[in-house]
Amino acid sequence: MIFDVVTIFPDFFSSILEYGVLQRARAGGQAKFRLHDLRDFTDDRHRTVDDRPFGGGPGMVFKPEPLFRAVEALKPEPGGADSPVVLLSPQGRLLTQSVAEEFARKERVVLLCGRYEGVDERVAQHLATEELSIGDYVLTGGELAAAVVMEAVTRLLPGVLGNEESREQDSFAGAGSVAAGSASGGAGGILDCPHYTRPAEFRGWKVPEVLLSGDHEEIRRWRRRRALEKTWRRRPDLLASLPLGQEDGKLLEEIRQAALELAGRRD
Ligand code: 9D3
Repeated sequence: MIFDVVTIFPDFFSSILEYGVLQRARAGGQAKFRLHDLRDFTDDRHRTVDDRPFGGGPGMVFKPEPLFRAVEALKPEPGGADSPVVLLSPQGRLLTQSVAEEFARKERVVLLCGRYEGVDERVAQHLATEELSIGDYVLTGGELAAAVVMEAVTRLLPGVLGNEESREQDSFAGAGSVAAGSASGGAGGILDCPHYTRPAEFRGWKVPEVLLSGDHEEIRRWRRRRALEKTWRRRPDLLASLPLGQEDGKLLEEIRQAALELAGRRD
């Protein structure tokens, strides 16, 4: 898979690409990351990429010509017809696990990073195939958002993660699976259960007894229950869109009962 990233800060990506899943995919040949300096597609002495907004107001707006030229320069590529041209923008649809899965099936994704107050609307309308936001908070540009997209997509490419890690992606990975589904908030996932490692007691805080018991069925049930409980408290929206099995129903009933009793005791 090829990522073509158009940015005024190509160097911003160099350290990110040297670590973790992005480095691994690069070394393994599953992904190629090509950085394109937007200023290389300007035609004036000052390599100008932005200009004042028509109609007045503060800030500067990315001019359309360099972005159009940059994308048109990379057009004849494998999967060209099917390549999404993604404008990272606060006005975009939200990045979710299913969006990442959708991109992971493409041969190439073009990522356009904006800066300043915004990008000339003709880029969104006539160059990008879609706008994408990574969440409802204000960034100063699309670069970090593009890095997030690349990370989320790359780890889904076949062969990038080892078996152990990628199994987690299967929606129902069998009895061992606790927080079935991929990233929470993604395609039907729930939040993860708590994890512990040695020491069994740290500064007086003990690891839950059941995890030391060796009773694998009890441990599985406890993990599922804690995952459901955390999801119920923090992300009830996720539970609502989850197909709950019989055991989950029972565990949730236990969780509700325990919460009620606790509330009763506090009164
Ligand atoms: C301060 C300017 N804002 C006026 C209300 C609008 C605005 C323009 C440009 C806000 C942020 C940005 C830069 N952000 C991005 O390019 C961006 C982004 C984001 O800010 N949040 C979440 N996802 C993304 S993807 C690209």
